[in-house]
Amino acid sequence: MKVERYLNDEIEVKGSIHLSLLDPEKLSPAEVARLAKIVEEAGSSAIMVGGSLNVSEGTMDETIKIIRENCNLPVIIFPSNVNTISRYADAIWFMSLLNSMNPYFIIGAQVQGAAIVKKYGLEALPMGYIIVGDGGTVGIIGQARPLPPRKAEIIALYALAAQYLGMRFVYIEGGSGVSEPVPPSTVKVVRDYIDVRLIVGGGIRRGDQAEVLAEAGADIIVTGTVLEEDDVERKLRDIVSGVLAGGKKRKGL
Ligand code: 1GP
Repeated sequence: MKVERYLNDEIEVKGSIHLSLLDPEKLSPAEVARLAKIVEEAGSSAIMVGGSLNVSEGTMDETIKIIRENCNLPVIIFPSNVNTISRYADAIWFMSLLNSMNPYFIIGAQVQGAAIVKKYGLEALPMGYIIVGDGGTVGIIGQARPLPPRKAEIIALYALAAQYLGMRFVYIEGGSGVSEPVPPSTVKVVRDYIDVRLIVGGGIRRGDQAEVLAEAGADIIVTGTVLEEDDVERKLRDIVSGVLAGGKKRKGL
């Protein structure tokens, strides 16, 4: 429960927190090393590692080892399949893609992955994963039936079902690199339905977007694509300060 407790403590103190997502497929080892330092300095609370395409256990291992050498943040696996589970991480989002049309992504991969997680001694963080809108690559790979972003009540009921199933985190995923994040009005409706931790990601590129989403109810904001662009230090600082400002406003800190 170490990483979960750490995340909860961070959320209690800061209101909302930021997690950086590194995709091993899109970054060279040198870029991973540089980014690990940058995200720690910018104020991210943890690093997620994963990607939908062309990621193997070997590339996950290599990426996570480099992160560990360059920063002290917890590393959480964001798995796309059973072949992306690394023994070098601190924890894994043990997630179910709730609106997939293929049972493999709801429970099949989890059954296969459970023994590996146990063998590697990884902390499992139970999470309901819901793909909204365009959904990007993960929507295609995960065979999701994407939920329309403004069908807030339906999205909220998926989230509530996740909570009732015992998941302690719910992730509303807009899809990596999409043009628009999930609408803040939808995040607000989901927030009002659930008590567990709410994660929002996909298409967030600026501090003002992160701020309204955190204010609307996101406990955790995830960004990945901005880390693959120029001027990453400034963009990341802007996003992290937006997350903190939004969380403080919502919680009156
Ligand atoms: C993808 O939600 C994450 O799973 C991050 O999305 O790459 O658009 O920041 P971006």
